[in-house]
Amino acid sequence: MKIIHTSDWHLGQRLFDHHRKEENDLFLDWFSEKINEIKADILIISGDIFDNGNPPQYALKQYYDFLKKTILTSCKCIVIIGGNHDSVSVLNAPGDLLSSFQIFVVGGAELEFCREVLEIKNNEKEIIAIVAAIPFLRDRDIHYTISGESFLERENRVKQGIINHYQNIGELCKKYEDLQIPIIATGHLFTTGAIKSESEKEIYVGNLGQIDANEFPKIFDYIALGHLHRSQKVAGKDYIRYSGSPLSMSFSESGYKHYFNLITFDNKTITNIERIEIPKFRKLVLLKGNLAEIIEKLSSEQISENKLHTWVEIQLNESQISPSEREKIIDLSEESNLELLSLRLMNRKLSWDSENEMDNNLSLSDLDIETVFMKKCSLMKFNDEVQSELVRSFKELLIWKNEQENL
Ligand SMILES: [Mn+2]
Repeated sequence: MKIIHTSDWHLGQRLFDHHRKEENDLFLDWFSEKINEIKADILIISGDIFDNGNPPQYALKQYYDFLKKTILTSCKCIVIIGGNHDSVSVLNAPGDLLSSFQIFVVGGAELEFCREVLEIKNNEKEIIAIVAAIPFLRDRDIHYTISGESFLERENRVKQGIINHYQNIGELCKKYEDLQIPIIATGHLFTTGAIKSESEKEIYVGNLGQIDANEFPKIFDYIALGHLHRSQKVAGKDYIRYSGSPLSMSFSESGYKHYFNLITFDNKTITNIERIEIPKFRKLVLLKGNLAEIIEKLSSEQISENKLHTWVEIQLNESQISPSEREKIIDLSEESNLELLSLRLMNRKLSWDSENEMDNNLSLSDLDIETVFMKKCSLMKFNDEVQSELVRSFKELLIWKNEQENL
């Protein structure tokens, strides 16, 4: 049996106000064909299908078009869980309809744990695999604030709540142990021992929401994780993996290769795990250096053979540049067929004087909501603990707001 594991598509994402529709279209077409070619049996998507709780219409269409195309291949079952970026209600709304095509969606934690344990059946209605589909667990799913609780107490309770949830699901899977079929879990969370990148927005601050790889129940033959964008094994264990995202979500991730995982089972035993590289449909380039170095790098940047223009972010180690120097950078980018998305002066003294911001071409629309909030916090010079609490509450409010908008 062949199982494919992917995650963190972030459909609808924008990078410096540029949408990624073309890249996502190219990826989804390529991926669906690949699934057909491999003759995969089950596809698992481990959360963060969409970049936010209110995805644009084109992103919804991409998602449904992909599901339709893929379920007509050899892959007769698709399992999807919600990530922290997804709205539970957006994912769950078509859930009943999709389940009649063997596409199972668990957008948010279920009150009845058994609803997160999916029996995958063949045409003869025999169970061929179990997928424990555990979505991103929100605070309200696992923890109720107790007044007077310290930050540390709260952290431990959240962590224990996540562990308990996984263990309860593990218990429910025990009855299938004798069937000699793969018992797989999929989840969307941060596990200790894994490496993060800059663009992974943390819903939990500090160590909140992290669990150790050893705390997953031992019953699972493979654990398909989402949340981190870099493809990796967890704590050296071959059977616990992040597939990573199919494309770089920020310029800081542009150095990684992207993959999906193909896991081959013989009954309950994994016979092979292969990482299959995903082509980069658009090249992202991050250039760092002083003015002279940047000019040199821009002149030598190869014209991309990709279908789509290369996007560039420049981090300039200068405190200021003249309009003519700025002009030169823009001209050089154009000559090399590069699309300059962002030019940042790294040595500039941070000031929230709006005139300065205008000077440096940085406008509010270049920043996301959380960055603006963080910058505001740092101006207020709170101590770490107060700041963590504020950021946490702010993020909870953002999720709540997204969900309200999607009700
Ligand atoms: Mn995530």
